[in-house]
Amino acid sequence: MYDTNFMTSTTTKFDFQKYAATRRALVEQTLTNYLATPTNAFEPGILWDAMRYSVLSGGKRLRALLALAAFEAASGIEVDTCENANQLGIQSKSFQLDKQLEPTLPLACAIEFVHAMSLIHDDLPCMDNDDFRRGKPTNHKVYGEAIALLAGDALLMHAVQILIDEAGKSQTNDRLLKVVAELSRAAGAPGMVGGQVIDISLTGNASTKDKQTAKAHLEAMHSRKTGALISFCSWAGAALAGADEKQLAAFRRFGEILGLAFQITDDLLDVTGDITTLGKTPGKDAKSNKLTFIGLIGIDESKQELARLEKAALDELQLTGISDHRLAALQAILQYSINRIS
Ligand code: GRG
Repeated sequence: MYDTNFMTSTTTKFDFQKYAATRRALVEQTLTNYLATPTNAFEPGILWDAMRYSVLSGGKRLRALLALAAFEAASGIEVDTCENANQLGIQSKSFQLDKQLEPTLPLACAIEFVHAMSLIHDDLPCMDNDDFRRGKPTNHKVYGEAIALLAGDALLMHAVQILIDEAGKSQTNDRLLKVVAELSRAAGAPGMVGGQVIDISLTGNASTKDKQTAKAHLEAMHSRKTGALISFCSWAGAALAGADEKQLAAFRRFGEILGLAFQITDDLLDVTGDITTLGKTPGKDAKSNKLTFIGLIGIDESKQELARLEKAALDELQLTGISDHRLAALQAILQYSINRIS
């Protein structure tokens, strides 16, 4: 399930549905282009099939949207949707969207590759052992464990290659190096991999800690497993736009808070959602005795925590010093992350 239109705090006119639809279309097309099977002799086509299967299987594209929105906000691109532009008679504005976003589309796609890779590995029998993802059988259910593992590995390296080859066409080497280093940090031991290890060590231990210790563990796990990549999106989009250090710190913090809010919503959906809208099996957290916000503080307190995080994230956006109307897409992404139903 995709979008609802949100009234952001700065503008009641911003049409998130249209904003997201135009950017998603660009991202889908670019992802497809980047995943064409090379025409080398003996190219293992099954590997590319498996890579495409997971990347091009839907998904909200939240991380790509966030990177694009941060780039747009920090570089001062107007965030009018196509319809707004047409109404204003400024057709060229929407027409040029692909040109305007060209410097950051490779980043948005690289992030989706890393995200898809993490989902493939997360679903493997040695991890969460899931049968469904995005409403379809998981990668290993279709291609087998060996190909699924290798498709994930290939996607991770493809992300780095695309970032260097494609983003490198419009970015300085210094900026690009910093972005690649930060992506490695977000994906590796300090980020997603470390978070996954904490997750494994906490699974089955839901009731063995006092509440305060358990909450600290939970936040440490989520800030790495989910938050690190989400925070990278926000930071890196702004970095490619040339944001200054003070702005970058605020963009990073915005992403960290958004990541935590996104995860609390995920925990809520695992309790309140159903397989049709979620596209994956709900109720797995409780079944595997996983430590979650809902298990720890309950539904009502989790919702209060979400409201507190939303305000904190909006405050971080203000610290960027960027004018309000340019922040509308980021505000809408924050609200979408919290109010989504899948
Ligand atoms: C990145 C090197 C590297 C290894 C990965 C398996 C692993 C190590 C980490 C697990 C990361 C993980 C699966 C975190 C969960 C994040 C999460 C809540 C995913 C769901 O994201 P959505 O809802 O999914 O944005 P869609 O399908 O919409 O894209």
